[in-house]
Formats: sequence, structure tokens, C-alpha cells
Amino acid sequence: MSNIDPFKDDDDDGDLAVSEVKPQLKKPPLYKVILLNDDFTPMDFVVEVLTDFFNMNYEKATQVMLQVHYEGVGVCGVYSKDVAQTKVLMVNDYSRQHHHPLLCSMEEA
Ligand code: TYC
Repeated sequence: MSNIDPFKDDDDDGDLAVSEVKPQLKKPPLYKVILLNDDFTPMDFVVEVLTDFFNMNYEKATQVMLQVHYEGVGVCGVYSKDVAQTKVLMVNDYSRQHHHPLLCSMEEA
């Protein structure tokens, strides 16, 4: 048993065997919050969502809205998992409250 215990002082000389252990720390993953295009949500509502929930100025929000409109999807921001989940819930709730089908989602960055 003693030969597989890395902390056993095998030769009994009073010192200690120290094995180097690599820290197993990984950075937590980040998530992209994305908007999906649809045919019904008004452009100015999407711009409002981007300014209000993602702190974009009007120009940046318009640029992202048009990217989604023409290419189908666009990134609103990159966040930790819990912040991304909260943004997705808030945007989808807000859109439903205003009877728009706008869809917000998230994916690992
Ligand atoms: N395609 C929508 C329209 O023509 C506008 C729109 C843009 C909708 C971005 C959703 O995420 C979206 N009114």
C-alpha cells in the first residue's frame, strides 16, 4: 500500500513526499445572445430591444437589426451563462408582451 501513497514518507527520514498536482481550473464558458429574423416583428421594435436590453446606441442597434434582417441571425452580446439566460428570458417575455414573435436565443461562444 505504501508504494502507491504519494504522501507516504517511504524511507522514514522525516521528509515528506510532495507530488505536483496541476490545478484543474477552467474558465467558465461564455455565451452569445443571438436574435433571429422573422417576417413580422417591426424593425423599430428590434432596434428598441437592442438599445434597451443590450445597451447599444441607435446606430449600432440599427446595424445589428439589419444584419439579422438580411442574414437571418445576429449577435447582441457575449455574457456569462446566467446573464445570457436572463437576457434571453427578458427579451422573449418583452416581445410576447408586445405580441411580436421576435426570438432571442443563446449559444456557447
Ligand atoms: N424582418 C423583420 C421585418 O422585415 C425585421 C426584423 C429584424 C425582425 C430583426 C426580427 O430579429 C429581427 N419587419
